[in-house]
Amino acid sequence: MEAIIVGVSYFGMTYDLEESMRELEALCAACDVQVKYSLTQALDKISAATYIGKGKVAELKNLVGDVDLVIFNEELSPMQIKNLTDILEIEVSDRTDLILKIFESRAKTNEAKLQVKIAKYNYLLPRLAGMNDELEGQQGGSGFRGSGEKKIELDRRLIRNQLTKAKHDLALMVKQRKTQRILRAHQDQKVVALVGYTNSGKSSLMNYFVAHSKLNDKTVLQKDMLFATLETSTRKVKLNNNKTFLLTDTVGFINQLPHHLVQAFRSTLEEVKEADLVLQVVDSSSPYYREHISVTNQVLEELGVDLNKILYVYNKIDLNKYGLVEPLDPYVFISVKEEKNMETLMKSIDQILFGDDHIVEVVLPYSLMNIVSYLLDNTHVLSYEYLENGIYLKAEVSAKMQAYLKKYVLFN
Ligand SMILES: Nc1nc2c(ncn2[C@@H]2O[C@H](COP(=O)(O)OP(=O)(O)OP(=O)(O)O)[C@@H](O)[C@H]2O)c(=O)[nH]1
Ligand SMILES: [Mg+2]
Repeated sequence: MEAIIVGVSYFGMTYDLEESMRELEALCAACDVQVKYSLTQALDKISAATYIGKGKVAELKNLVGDVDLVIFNEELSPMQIKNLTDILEIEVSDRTDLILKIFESRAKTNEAKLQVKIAKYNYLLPRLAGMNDELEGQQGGSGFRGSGEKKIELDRRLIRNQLTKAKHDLALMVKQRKTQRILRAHQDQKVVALVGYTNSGKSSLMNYFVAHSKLNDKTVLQKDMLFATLETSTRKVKLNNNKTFLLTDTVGFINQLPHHLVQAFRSTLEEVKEADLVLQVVDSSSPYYREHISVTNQVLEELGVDLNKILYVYNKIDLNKYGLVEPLDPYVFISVKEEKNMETLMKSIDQILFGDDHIVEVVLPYSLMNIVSYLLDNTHVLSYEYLENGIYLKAEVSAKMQAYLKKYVLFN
């Protein structure tokens, strides 16, 4: 498929049009759409009727004979889509539509599929009037015959019903996930979340930790494409001192991430809210790293994440562009690819998560063998010994664990 992409710079916009158009082209590529022409226009104000100005519409009309569709760089209103489709007589799409399509094709788990479905229906509902022909095909054979108006109503009703069902199913899944999280909290495990702009290296970092931990956990997909990761996945990570934490990889963010998608992925991203530490991975080689951070932080704030929990991880220093980066505190510079500064990163994580740990000496009865093995597997054990009345252990543990073990603490 071939397309014309169209972008506008206007007074008060918060991103760089040129970079944004490059990004739109990458989004097109991810949807197997080839960009034939790229049109831009500077306006004081977006046109409420047609997004671009009258003259530009005419210019566009002259070009559409050569392509299959026109894609706009920002989410169009239902009215703009309708007007532009009427004038151009060609399929009109926008950035949101592309992102939704990519998410749709990448979603694998039931939860991700439901989330994308909800976002898509919320996007489609107000835009049905302009797209009715597309849906008509799916209606065939239902035996329903009526005026165009009624057909739209029927489509709307169908979609609304499906939306309600999808929301209900998702709520059930979220409930299950919550129960799992509550169980985890009882186990005294710290949780670290990876967030950041798409393609910054989150999954690569996750895989580094997985490999380094030697716990035989599966790696996740890392790839040079936009939105390689859609499902959050969690792996256990072990530091050199034997302490462990759970690491969660998440979906990447992008400029103008559709609001409906953020809403739909809220439940998945809840984990970030509850994390003890948030690692924001930043591509330090991008001249737009500042914008990437601000987009990411905006979404995080919208989700209710405390920005004080962030450790900024400026990645890709092997590309040698980091000299000009002004890092936000606290931060580390790394290269996952060349495994540079990974020790520093590990130490920072260790300090933040476990800096308040205390050394305790306990004798645990043999009936608490499960606690003993938890401590051996997940904490820094300085020494241990099997005694007649139980197991002697000297270990560095969290305040929470210390309180739990109070009864068994040895006093000299
Ligand atoms: N040069 C260089 N490339 C890196 C580095 N870390 C990751 N990459 C590459 O960057 C690309 C994206 O990596 P991912 O780990 O998939 O990025 P992500 O943040 O998980 O991306 P999404 O899941 O799409 O949000 C891959 O091609 C990686 O090989 C690095 O330190 N240096
Ligand atoms: Mg990823």
